Amino acid sequence: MAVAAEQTLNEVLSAFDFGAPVVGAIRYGEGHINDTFCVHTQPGEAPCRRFILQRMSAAAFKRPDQLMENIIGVTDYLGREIEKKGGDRAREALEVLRPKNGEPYYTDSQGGAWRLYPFVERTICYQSAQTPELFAASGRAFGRFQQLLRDYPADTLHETIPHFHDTEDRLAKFKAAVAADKLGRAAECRKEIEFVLAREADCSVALSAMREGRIPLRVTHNDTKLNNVLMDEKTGEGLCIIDLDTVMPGLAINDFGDSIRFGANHSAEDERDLSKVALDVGLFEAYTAAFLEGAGGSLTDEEIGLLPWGAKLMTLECGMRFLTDYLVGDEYFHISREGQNLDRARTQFKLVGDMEARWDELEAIVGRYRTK
Ligand code: ADP
Ligand code: GN1
Ligand code: MG
Repeated sequence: MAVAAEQTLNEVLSAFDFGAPVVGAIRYGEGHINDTFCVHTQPGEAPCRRFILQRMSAAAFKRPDQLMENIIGVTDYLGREIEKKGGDRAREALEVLRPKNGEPYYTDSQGGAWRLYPFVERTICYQSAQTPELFAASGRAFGRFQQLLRDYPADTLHETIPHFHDTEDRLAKFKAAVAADKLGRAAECRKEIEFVLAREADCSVALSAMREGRIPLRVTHNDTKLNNVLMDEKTGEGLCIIDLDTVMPGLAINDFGDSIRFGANHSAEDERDLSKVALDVGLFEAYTAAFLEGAGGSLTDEEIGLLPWGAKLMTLECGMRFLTDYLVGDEYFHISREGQNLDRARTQFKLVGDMEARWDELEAIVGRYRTK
């Protein structure tokens, strides 16, 4: 278990140059993986500036050096592409700020790896899609992100988390956790375990399509939650895609699907009252149109046809991951209360059930965007 990030925070703050004295660093955001702080500087001749300082999760990322090589490569590339298109790279792309020692990130005395970004101001990070317009704006941004990285040299990217969206591998790890049941928690989640096991064959649908060459590997984000895009306060459009830890070769249908999983409903990911958790097909439709628009027509007919599968598989996979983590003792996803990962798994399975019940509607929606 890693030491609390606060333990080395002062050491880390003195390793970076913030351009003015630091007046505070507070925990920030609702990410499940990294330890994120917002750093404020003292206003003086220059106004107060804010930064995002993050300790990268040691449980998730075994090679912070490779992770940061990916992020620096991708943010530099995005910045150049955005500039070429007349955009504002300082707001539309993240920028890695190096520590005083010139390295891409700082390693503290306990082995923790920390990185720094400017805070992208005048943006809002939403935890739920309050309107179809907002959700559509996030979809355009994620579609565009993929489009911007279309020619990025994929073979230079490290696999920061091996088998990240390998649903078959996630299933195998889930089964191993159930078999080991090291904390004796399996008995209380029998129903959820059966739910997953009844969908074993589903876990191969996207991977088989890829193996058979029916859908291509592309450079994808792989973690397209609504709270991984900063929305412009003024225009309401998606401005800057963040959380680039998992940018790797992947499937476009998974980027689509992970957004649907998180955003196409009106409840929190850890909602305990499952009667509040339901797929909103209107949001699904709004996102579909916007994602395809943002991707600039680059998805193939086969990919479009498999979009509902992307949604179902990302939701099933995420539910399996939460449940696995619950069974092994909450080692990966941060929790703020006991049982939170089990609650998260339950919302995901409720959504999978809804998707199955409304499958024909989902297929009819994507059918309207197919080319033949
Ligand atoms: P995690 O992997 O833990 O989700 P993120 O990189 O997504 O970490 O950061 C967590 C949260 O911090 C985001 O959801 C967002 O609210 C905020 N955040 C991250 N980077 C920035 C930034 N450059 N500017 C403003 N807010 C940011
Ligand atoms: C994590 O990092 P964050 O909180 O944006 C996770 C995703 C899950 C998501 C579930 C690197 O996303 O894969 O879908 O939690 N990220 C990583 O909310 O594992
Ligand atoms: Mg995040």
